[in-house]
Amino acid sequence: MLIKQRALMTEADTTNEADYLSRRQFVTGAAAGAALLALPEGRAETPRLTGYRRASSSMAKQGFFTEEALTPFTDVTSYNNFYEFGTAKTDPAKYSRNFVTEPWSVVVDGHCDKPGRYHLEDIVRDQQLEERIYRLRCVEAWSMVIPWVGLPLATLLQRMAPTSKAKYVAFTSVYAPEQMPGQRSASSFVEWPYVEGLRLDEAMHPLTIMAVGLYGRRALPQNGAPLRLVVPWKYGFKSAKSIVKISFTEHQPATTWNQLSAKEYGFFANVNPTVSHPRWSQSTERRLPSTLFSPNRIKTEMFNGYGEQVAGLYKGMDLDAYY
Ligand SMILES: Nc1nc2c(c(=O)[nH]1)N[C@H]1C(S)=C(S)[C@@H](COP(=O)(O)O)O[C@H]1N2
Ligand SMILES: [Mo]
Repeated sequence: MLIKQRALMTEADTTNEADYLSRRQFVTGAAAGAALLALPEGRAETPRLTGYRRASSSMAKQGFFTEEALTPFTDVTSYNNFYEFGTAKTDPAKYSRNFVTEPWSVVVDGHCDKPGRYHLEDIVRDQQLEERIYRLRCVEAWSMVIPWVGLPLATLLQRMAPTSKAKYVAFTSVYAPEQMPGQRSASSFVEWPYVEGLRLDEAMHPLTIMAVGLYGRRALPQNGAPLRLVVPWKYGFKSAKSIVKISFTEHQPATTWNQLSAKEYGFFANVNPTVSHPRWSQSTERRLPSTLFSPNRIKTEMFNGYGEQVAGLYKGMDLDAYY
């Protein structure tokens, strides 16, 4: 039902409407708009973001926009991977309701001229916010289309002034066992905190963003509020949530899933339909929403469909070896 709505929108619709809801209502009628934005049960709305630059079809070439049907807000906020809150898909929404995202700050260290503690309000300057409509492809072979709001990571990193020694950027997610049942669990196989990393050129690529919201509102905790990485051409686990530390390093940093099982999860983790996970094929994916009767299985694209933008980063690299 929601398929192809986007195609009906014109440039004027997307720029004149004040926010998602009214935009969707304008285009598709109140019922469809409400369904798309329905909140998970018992969940309060988060503050609306205003004044950010909207994604539009003119940005498709850069990869900032896709025509594909958006995954409804309820799915984006109730089917999550955020092991700090538990390993079931519904755990993050259930157990993160009281997660405190304010005040928040990020420690910046390593090879840069401006290390220190950056407060969220200082990191996120509203006038820098942009909407990006990206595919998110999980290594587990499901995917979504999510309208993020965030700022280019490059904008943020440039302020920190990396030195010529900085070759990688390491990200650390929050460690808050008193608020995160998954971090307290004795059966957890993850070594906390969750850590991820990118090569500096990947981190600086225009597609890489630090997201603060989605669907025109501040993100809910289950999606990694208040600050969460989004790297759309890589498997979802690279997009670390609730980030509290950014480090510029000379050497490739350790990353959580790679440490857990290097054969299954590489450091690069570029979406690649030709390199199977040892236990399943990566050639197709289940695009959410998907049901038993309507599985919505589609072909997986190289670099998650962002090859035109990012293939150059990997020129001359053997992507079978550096998966
Ligand atoms: N800190 C942290 N970040 C994380 C994860 C996690 O468990 N902990 N899961 C990752 C995985 S496997 C995926 S697919 C995405 C899911 O993001 P979403 O729930 O916002 O769709 O978050 C990634 N970031
Ligand atoms: Mo994932």
